[in-house]
Amino acid sequence: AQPIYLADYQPPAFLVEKVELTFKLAPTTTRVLSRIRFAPNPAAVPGQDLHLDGEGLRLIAASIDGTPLTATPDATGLTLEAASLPDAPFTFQAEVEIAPEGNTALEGLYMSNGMYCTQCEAEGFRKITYYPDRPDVMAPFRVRVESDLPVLLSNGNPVESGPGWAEWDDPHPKPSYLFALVAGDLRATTGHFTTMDGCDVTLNIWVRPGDEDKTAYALDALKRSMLWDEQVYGRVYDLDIFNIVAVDDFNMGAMENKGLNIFNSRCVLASAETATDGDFAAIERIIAHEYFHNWTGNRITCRDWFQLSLKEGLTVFRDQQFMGDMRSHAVKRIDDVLTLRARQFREDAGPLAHPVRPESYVEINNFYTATVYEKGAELIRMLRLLVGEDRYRAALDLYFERHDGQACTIEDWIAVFAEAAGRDLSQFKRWYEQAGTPKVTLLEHWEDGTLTLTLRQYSAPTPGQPLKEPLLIPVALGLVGPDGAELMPTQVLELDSPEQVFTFTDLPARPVVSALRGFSAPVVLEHAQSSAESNVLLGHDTDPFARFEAGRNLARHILHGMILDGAPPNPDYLNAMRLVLVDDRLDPAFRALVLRLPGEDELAQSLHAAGHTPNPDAIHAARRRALCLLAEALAPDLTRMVNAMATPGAYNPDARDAGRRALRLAAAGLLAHADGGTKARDIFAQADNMTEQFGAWCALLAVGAGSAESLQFHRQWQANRLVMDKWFGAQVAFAQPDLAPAVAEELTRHAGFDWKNPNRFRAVIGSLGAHPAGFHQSSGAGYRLVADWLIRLDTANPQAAARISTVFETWSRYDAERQALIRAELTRILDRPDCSRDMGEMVGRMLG
Ligand code: BAL
Ligand code: ZN
Repeated sequence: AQPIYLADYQPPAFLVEKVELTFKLAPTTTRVLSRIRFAPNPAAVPGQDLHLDGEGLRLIAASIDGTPLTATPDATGLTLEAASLPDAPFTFQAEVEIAPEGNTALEGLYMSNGMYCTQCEAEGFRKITYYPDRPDVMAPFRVRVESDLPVLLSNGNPVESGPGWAEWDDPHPKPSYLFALVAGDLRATTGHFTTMDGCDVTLNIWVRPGDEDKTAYALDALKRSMLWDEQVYGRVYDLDIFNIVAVDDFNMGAMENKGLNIFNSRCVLASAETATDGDFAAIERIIAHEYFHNWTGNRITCRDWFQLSLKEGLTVFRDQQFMGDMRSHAVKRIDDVLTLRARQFREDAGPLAHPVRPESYVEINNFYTATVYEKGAELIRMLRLLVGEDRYRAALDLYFERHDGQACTIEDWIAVFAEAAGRDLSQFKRWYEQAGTPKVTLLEHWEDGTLTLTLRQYSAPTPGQPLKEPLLIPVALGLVGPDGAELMPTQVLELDSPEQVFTFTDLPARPVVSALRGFSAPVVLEHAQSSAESNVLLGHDTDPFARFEAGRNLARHILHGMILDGAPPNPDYLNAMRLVLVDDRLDPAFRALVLRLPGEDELAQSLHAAGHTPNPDAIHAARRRALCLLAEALAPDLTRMVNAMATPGAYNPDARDAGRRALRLAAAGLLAHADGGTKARDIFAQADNMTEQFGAWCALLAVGAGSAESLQFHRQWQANRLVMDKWFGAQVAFAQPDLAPAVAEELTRHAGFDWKNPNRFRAVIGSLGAHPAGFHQSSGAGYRLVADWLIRLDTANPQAAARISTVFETWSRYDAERQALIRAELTRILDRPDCSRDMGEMVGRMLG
């Protein structure tokens, strides 16, 4: 397959004024009738053919202004030759047949548990009917759905309905990727929201019968999202109705279709008994994210798919702000940085590194990545820091005012900031263009009350980008006295050259430098600090992220020492952890985060960055030993904390109670390394909520216990698909490394292993790929099993298979034997005649 290049962008030859669709639904013979009003695009070169994308469609009939069409489609669609087209607006009509029941790719119109649903982003609409399936063609849609199923939904407002049919009208011009249709036997939980303009909006969460008791939290999160977007961004909802539908088989988390969001059921259904605190938080975030897309994505969309971060980076940033406001800014920021490092830094350090705005792709589905989403959000956070809060809001107001109803570019986005802030941001724009995580080095020199800081930046080559230009990097920095008192509040230093010097004079004593406060830029900071300095920051820094980071640096340093030369942990570290654990002035959620040691993949990443070849077995063993030593040293305090952090009374998913449970489970999990899981077993036995039941079971599995609990968990939850995903996943995630591939393989033979369901596939195969010591077992059994299953999934669902193939993206970090084993598996995946375009691109990039 040929790559598509950003540089080749051409405006569409024709625009669409109106789309009318009729669906006659049937599992294997759905008929789609389309009536599309086209008009020549005045901005395009005249005299071009009109290409209508279409894949896997059986064309029954087509016409232009009533005259039957003679053109025959090819594998990519239908090309209407310029000479055969009128100079003026015209109406194209077509009737096609599709088979949603056999659509296992879950793209276009497909069926899930007897219901019809759609997924059109990025290029699924072309599997529904012939259309210019590109985001810069925006049109109002009117849709008629015909089916015997009781609930028939599409985008926009309901207009009319009768037995066996319903019509929907969406007045807001939208690209085809935002089209949606749902038909099924569904039940709604209904609420209302009154907008700040006084309009009543009906809100529905549609689920399969039996799931109605798991919708309350999503509905509440939706109302809070709507209010927040009005209060913080002045954005008001624009239809009479907002529908959300839960679907079991779904490739993504959720989809922001105009007025008809479709959600993976795991991202919407929650009750105290079946969902963890983490699930509740994810639901709150994803409900908000999809709702916020209504303005940042739907009303203002992307000109082409290279601009994907324009909507995704911004909407992630908005959901991060929302979650900070709803819960805790400090904890949210730490969580976000941990996710960024675990997913995006990992991507940026390997063969799949790409800029936030890529310059070419073969299959756009492969670019829904941590770089486009999470790094994209970091870029917006940096812009906000650089221009200030007021100008950020002014830039956003200008963006909404200027571009409402348009399909835009990163250039449009940078321009509103440059205008609102009155500064040239051309250097900042490089962040969108250069891949890789910059390294910032900070050197200190102290003399006669003057602190001189030398900051250097370096960006290593990434695939296709051998040379990098310096970036504009905001480095938020404060100075802390040796006693912990703040000597200089946060200043934002702007590092825009390879090397810069900053001087701070008249200081009473040599301060401890607190750099990159709030994680002000997505960089790796190299700043040599003694453990005494880290302890000052961990104990006293006014910036919660910097406090967390100081603890993290200590932990990483100790773990590196244990892995590389078996050095025992410094007793100061154990003591510092104790002080954090028992400090009741600190948010329990924060304490839980500090207590969590860096994960095995994070350690492999940091060792590799420091020039070592990570050994997954040594990392696992050292981390386990560190957990045991920490558990033994802190045992009495951990026991006290397990008891003190109980949350009596009815389960409440709010941040306060969730934070207490997080600390309770972190303490019990750590303690299990000293008490064999006695406390965790008590928590499991007494749990009245999934957070504690699942958390305690995982704590047991992690120390090689918990088999009775596994049986009980299975017995209790075998009828609940989402909880069973946890049952499948945890057994692999916490398997002893040498057993992990065998455990995963055995689970693939379980009657409940429905491999075509992306959630279940991920639970087993994804969990093995995410278990470093298990996946990278030296026999190669983990690699083989994952490759076997990716090959199988690739034939049914290339998009999901290609995404999960990223478990291999770190292969070049490891030793020659492991590299050879992985190369052989990747080659086996690639060298198949039926390897999908999705998988072919991913594996091809990984092999380089
Ligand atoms: N647009 C794809 C799903 C999401 O990012 O919301
Ligand atoms: Zn999104």
